[in-house]
Amino acid sequence: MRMGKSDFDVIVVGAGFAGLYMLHKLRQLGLSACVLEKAGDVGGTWYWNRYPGARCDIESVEYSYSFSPELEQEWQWTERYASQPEILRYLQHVADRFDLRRDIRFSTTVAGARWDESGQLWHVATDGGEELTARFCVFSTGCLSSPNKPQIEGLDSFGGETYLTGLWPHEGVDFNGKRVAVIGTGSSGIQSIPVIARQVDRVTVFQRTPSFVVPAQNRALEASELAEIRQGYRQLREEARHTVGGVARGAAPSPRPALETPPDELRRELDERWEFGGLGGFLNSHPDSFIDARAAERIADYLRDRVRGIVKDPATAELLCPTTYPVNSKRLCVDTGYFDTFNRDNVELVDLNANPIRQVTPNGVLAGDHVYDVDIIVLATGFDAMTGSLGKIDIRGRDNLALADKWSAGPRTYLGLMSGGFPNMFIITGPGSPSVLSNMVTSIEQHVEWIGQLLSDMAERGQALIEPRPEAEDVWTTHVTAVAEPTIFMQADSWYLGANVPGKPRVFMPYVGGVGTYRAICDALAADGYPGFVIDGQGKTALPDFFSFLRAPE
Ligand code: NA7
Repeated sequence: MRMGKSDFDVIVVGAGFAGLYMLHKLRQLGLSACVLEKAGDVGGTWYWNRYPGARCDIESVEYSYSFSPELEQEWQWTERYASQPEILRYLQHVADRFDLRRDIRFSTTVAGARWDESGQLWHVATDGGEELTARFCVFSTGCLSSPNKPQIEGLDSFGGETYLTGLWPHEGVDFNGKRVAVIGTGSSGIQSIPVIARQVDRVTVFQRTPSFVVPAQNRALEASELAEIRQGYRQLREEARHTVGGVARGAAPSPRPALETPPDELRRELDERWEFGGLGGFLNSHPDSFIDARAAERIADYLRDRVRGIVKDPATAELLCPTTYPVNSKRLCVDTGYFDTFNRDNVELVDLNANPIRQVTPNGVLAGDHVYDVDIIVLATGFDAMTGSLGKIDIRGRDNLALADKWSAGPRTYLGLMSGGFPNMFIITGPGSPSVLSNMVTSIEQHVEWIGQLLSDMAERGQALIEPRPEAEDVWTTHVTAVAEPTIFMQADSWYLGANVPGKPRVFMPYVGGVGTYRAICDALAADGYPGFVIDGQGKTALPDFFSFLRAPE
């Protein structure tokens, strides 16, 4: 096979959790690598999402790298759930500790990537007009990195300040004495509204769909607790790798399905989970609530009662209670004082179902028949999730095939890692992998390590070219949909399904089979010589029955 000479073995796009570890791994393999990063520093989503109250909804001791026991032992998390500034400091520390910055080009946006068949190379073009080449290209561009700016008439004519939570200014925003509109009540709205409300003259929350919310029960991490975790860290990490969600510290699932638990007992159990807090308290609680809407409804009833118990004005409380989709069919939100915020005199809730936003005027927001005069509009309106960042890059594979065209009816991948027609191109936590349904760091590490193993196996065998077979991609894409189909995930207009972005195909993108199952599948394929992939024109075609992994006890 004729190989052109390239600038690097591998070009990595993005320097968040995924890109940083990928670079470290490539260096360990003795490969030359260059990371291209649009931002001025490392951090990925944690670089951009600096809105007030931004915080991770996975416990800090688990939302962190496990690849370096030394790093694990030396980094001092201060809170159960780390705030955005602390996570960013952590990633900056990682970049320094492993001397990663010298191979990262910051403030460099990748405009396009083109497969050169004759040279067997990727040509990666930056918006500065530079072109770099590499044998392999890894997109670590993030799942929630392309903010969704809503198409609201007049938004650009607004005379005050407008901010997207996902693109928050580094210098911060002075809310002092201001009248503020917050549009959007997903996780970002729910985290930021309580903090904003404490600083402003008045905040008006524009809600289209209320979210199911559980309390973070965030707190400082005691030194003794951290020391204990560190002692058992290796085991904790190993456990996490084989769970459904990639976390090991959550409350254990209930012994009985929600539907078979007497109401009083269910309430007592959920009270305990409420006290435990966070996703760890609730996500695993009753597995039947993920497949049976009646079971989900019992948990939903509990969460709605909690809202009614906190919010003093009954009409406002009812508006804050979700009723149009099952609990867990969208990502559960984790809060600190969200519902309490609606008991403040300076906070008002506007129900957009009764009073749709008609337009933004130079002075504020016209919803229904009322103009809400404001100085600042905060758009907490989410992301073009999972495919948005890739979609912004003109990626061309064999025969000039555009990834955007190939995916026009929804993403098609083998394992969420590669897409046919795009040789030697990897996506970290791509659509078709557990990604956003899991602890992202666990899933990122698994992908980086799997890709690292593959590259090392290929190098050992003198192999140069890999891509998935179309049949394998079809089988996997069908499997991803088939596993999601019977779950309640299909019963909401969520960003998992692309439903939040006008015109986006409605396809369930993440793999619901769970982190442990998915890892077992990836490991089995690697051990069997990578069936489903064509490596230098060869490879096994017979695929395992992916459903059998789901049935296997963990
Ligand atoms: P989400 O969860 O997608 O929430 C976005 C919110 O913005 C949601 O309430 C939307 O209402 C609302 N939205 C979006 N567009 C509009 C318009 N045009 N008008 C009114 N309201 C609108 O994004 P987040 O950033 O909060 O969280 C994303 C993930 O980040 C989260 O799941 C965690 O994993 C971390 P809708 O529901 O569409 O009616």
